[in-house]
Amino acid sequence: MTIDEKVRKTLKELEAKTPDEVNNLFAGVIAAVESERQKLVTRGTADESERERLAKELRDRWLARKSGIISSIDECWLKTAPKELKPAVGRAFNELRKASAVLETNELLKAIPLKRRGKRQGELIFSADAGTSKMGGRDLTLPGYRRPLGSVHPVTQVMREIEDIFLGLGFSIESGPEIESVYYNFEALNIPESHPARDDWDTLYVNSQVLLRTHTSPVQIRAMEKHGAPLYIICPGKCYRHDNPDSTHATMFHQVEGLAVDTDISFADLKGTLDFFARKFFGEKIRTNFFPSFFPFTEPSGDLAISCVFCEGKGCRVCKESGWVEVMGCGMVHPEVLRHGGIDPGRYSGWAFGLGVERFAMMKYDINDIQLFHQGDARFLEQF
Ligand code: FA5
Repeated sequence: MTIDEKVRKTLKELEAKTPDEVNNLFAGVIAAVESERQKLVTRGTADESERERLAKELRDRWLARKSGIISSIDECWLKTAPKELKPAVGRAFNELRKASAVLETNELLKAIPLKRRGKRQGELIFSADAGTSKMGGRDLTLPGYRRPLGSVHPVTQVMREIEDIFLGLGFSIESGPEIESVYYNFEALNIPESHPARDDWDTLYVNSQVLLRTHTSPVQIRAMEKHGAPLYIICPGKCYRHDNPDSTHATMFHQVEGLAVDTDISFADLKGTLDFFARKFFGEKIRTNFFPSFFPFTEPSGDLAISCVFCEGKGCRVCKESGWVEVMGCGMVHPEVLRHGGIDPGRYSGWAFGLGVERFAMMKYDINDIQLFHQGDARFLEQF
């Protein structure tokens, strides 16, 4: 029996005698409402006038005041229902009216999409008027949004460049903890508690024995303990200091540590390696110079300076008219430090250096403020 035939019979003729049987009947009608509506929505229409016509047809079939299916149900099921079934039929009828509100013409117009069948068959063009199609008025043929591509941070780029040069020389890469013990950060590096150098490397303490490392030099000891000699390593990583931030100082910055330990290692090896490294990194025109310096963990100690990249050694504001710019600390590993690493200083010797990655990046890219690296401003970062 079709839905049209059913709604012209009484409940008695349909043998609906209990509230459950009434509810089943109404459930079938609500399912028919949704199925007819869905058929039209899936099909879509070719143009506006066809859409209006089909929407009106479906609306009238169900909701027309005199001949619509809902009126028939009112007449044949509700009005003729036996007294004991009236409350159940009334409730179910109300539910049906609510459910059939989706068949009002304006609701149908919103739901039925326009499908233009032109040269490109199957292409969907939805109304640009937001909310007039099921897709919320979106044009599915438009290209999607592109997410901007990020780039490798300049500090990471410089760090990788330095790593590549040393990997090419046969060095390997080590790492160590950023939260370090006082022993590795100071004592094993020949800086006892009373040493004034501790003031220069003040940092944030977790407790009296644990701190944020002030340099990558503790990895020298850890690597010697772990691998023994001979040893050729570099260690890139973060360091922390209680320095006042300015254009050349940050509280968090990056260093690369270098360490070579072997038999017959001399200061000449250190000079040759760092000179080669500086020319590879800054270009063949660069000249290097070693100045005496002091670090408790190297003896003798030096600072490596390169000819100023900005004035080519002629003298300018950056190099304070000297023509030279200091770029890293270095020296021969102190025998006491070799001993702390478990290496016999009678048999082995070594050299080490520590450079600041941000300062290298500043010189390479002509950047005048170290803070720019850590502010995360895309306008700055996307230049690299
Ligand atoms: C040291 O940290 C030694 N450990 C380096 C070393 C290693 C010497 C091995 C000998 C043998 P220094 O404190 O000078 O040294 O720091 C090394 C580099 O880190 C500096 O040349 C500088 O480029 C960078 N640096 C230091 N403090 C800061 C800071 N607050 N912000 C940015 N860079 C810094």
